[in-house]
Amino acid sequence: MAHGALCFLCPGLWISGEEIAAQMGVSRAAVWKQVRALRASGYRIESSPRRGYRLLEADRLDPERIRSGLQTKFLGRELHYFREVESTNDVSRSLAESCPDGTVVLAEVQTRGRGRLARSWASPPGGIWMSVVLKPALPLSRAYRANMAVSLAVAKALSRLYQLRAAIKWPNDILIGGRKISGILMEVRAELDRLDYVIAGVGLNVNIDPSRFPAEWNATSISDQLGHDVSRTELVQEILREIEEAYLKLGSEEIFEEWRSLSATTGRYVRISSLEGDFEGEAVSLGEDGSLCIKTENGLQRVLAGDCLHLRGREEA
Ligand code: BT5
Repeated sequence: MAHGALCFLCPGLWISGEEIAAQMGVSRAAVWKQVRALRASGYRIESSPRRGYRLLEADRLDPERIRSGLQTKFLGRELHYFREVESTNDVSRSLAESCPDGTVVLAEVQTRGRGRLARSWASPPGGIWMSVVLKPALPLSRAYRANMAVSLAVAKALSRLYQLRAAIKWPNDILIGGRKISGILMEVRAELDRLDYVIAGVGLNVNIDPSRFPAEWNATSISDQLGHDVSRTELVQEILREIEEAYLKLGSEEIFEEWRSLSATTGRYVRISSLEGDFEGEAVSLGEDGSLCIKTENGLQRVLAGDCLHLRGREEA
C-alpha cells in the first residue's frame, strides 16, 4: 500500500496530487505521505505546488529497449519485467517448469530480496535485480558450473563497459576494490542427479548511493565507482550477452580458467564457515568443482560451499 501512488507516477510526466488522490480514493494528505515513503525508499520524486508530482527516473529499465537491442540468440528473449516484486528468484521459480531456457525476470524494486542462507538483500530503485532461468544439460553434480558462468559474466560486463576491475570473492560475490557490488544467488531444482533447472539471481548495485546501506556491508555501486549514473538498459543487455556466451561453453576448461583468474580469494587469509566445519587459513587454490582449498594449521581442507570472510592479504599477515 505504501507504494500504491507509484502506479500513477509515470517517469518524466507531471501528475497532480489531486488526480492521484481521486484515482486512489484517498486524501491528498495520504498521497503526500506515500510520496514521502517512496522517497525514503529511494525513489526520486520531484514535487511542485502547481504541477504536482513527477517521477525522476532518468534511467528507467525499459523492457522494450532491452529486447530490441539484445545481442543474444535465446537468453532474455523471454523477459518479464516488473516495477516491484518480492523476489525475482521467486517469480522465476513459479515460471521455471514451463518457460524456455534463458527466461529472464527483472524488477525495478524487490521488497523481499534474498541472499544466501535466509539473509536479506537490499533492492532499492537504481539497481539490477534479475533472475535467469537456465536449463543446462548437466548432471546436478556439475550445477556449480552455472554459478561460475554467471559470476564471470557479471565481472566481465563491468570491465568491458566501464573498465572496472571486478574480482570474484569465493563463492559468488563480485567485489571492486574489496567492496561488494554484486551478489549471486543460485537455486537449483533436480531429481536424483538430473538437473531440471537453475535459477541464477543477480543483484547488482548500479545507480545507488551505497552510503544508504550499513557501513559494515562494505558495499559499493557503479555510480559510486564512476562518479555518475550509467544506463541500466545497456548494462542488462551486456550482462545477458556475457551470460549467454559463458553458458554456451559451460562445460569447457575456459570457463573455469577465467573464473579462477578473477579470484579475489586465493592468496588471502580467510575464515570459512561451512557444513564441513569452520576453518581459518590461507586460501591456496580453487578446484574445477568450484571448491576452495585452504591451508590450515591441521593441513589442507577443501570446502564446496560456505561463507568466506577475507582476513588480511598474505603479504600483510
Ligand atoms: C548474496 O547473498 O550476495 C546473494 C544476493 C542475490 C540477490 C539477487 S537480486 C535478484 C535475485 N532475487 C533475490 O531475491 N535474490 C537475488 P549473501 O552472500 O548471503 O549476501 C547477503 C549479505 O550482503 C547481507 O547479509 C548484507 O550483509 C549484504 N547486502 C545486502 N544487500 C546488499 C546490497 N544491495 N549490496 C551489497 N551488500 C548487500
